[in-house]
Amino acid sequence: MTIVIEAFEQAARITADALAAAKPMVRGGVRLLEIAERLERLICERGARPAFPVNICVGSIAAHYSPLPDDPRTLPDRGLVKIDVGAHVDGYPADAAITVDISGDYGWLIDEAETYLEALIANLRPGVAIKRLIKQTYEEAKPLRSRLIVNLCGHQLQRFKLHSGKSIPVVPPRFHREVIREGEVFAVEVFTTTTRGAGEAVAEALVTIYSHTGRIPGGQLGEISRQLLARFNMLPFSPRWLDPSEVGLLSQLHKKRVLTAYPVLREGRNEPVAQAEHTVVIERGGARVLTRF
Ligand SMILES: [Co+2]
Repeated sequence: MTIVIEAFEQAARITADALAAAKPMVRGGVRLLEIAERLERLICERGARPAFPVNICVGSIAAHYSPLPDDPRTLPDRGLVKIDVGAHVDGYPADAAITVDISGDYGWLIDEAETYLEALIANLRPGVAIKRLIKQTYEEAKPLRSRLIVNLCGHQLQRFKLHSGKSIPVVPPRFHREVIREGEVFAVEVFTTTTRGAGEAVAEALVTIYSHTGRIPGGQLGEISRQLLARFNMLPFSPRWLDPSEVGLLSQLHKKRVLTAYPVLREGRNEPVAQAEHTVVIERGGARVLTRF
């Protein structure tokens, strides 16, 4: 148990350090690819591995955009940039994000996401039903000037599993039976948009991130499926981390249900999005934030 928590703590420390390093890199004109590669290199130099490709989501893109191989995109001179980073140590992942307001127009969206995240974390404790946790937080800290994105949820973190186990929604769910337990580790995250926004993230056609489902098909794809599973286990990966010959097989592997594809998620009415996220461990007295920096 101690060793498990130490691995989570180490992964979280490296994740927080990567976010601290990311902040000064966010300026208009900088290539997204350069930021992603530098942060992923930092994680490896610290003796960890990326738990997923660095996500850099600009403006109304909420989640799941990671630069593609040779991606020419650069940061704009205005608006919000979400940097979502994760490291893993021996399979134990951390996951945290910051939002940078390049032009100073949307600081209030970031403030309200952070305030709601802190309220959620303050209410997290062993034995609390998730439904009750969210209801209480919503009553106490519902954002006034912004709208929560309702279909992006926090998630439990387990060895080689980024999105399995219990989920932590941000608005009171109609059905949710699960209870928070001591020793569990969560990525708690909150996304806000303006009151003009839909408050919902919708999938685009573009996919920049994949993960393995564990399926090994017969025939020629079997060997590549096995190799990808050996390299990344079930954690998300980027086409940037593959050989060009492997990249050409991604859509085929997805069709054969070897891979899960994570489409880029955009705010439903194209309004700007802010994100706040931390990795926490549930202890007897409450949640301890592991990714504070
Ligand atoms: Co994240």
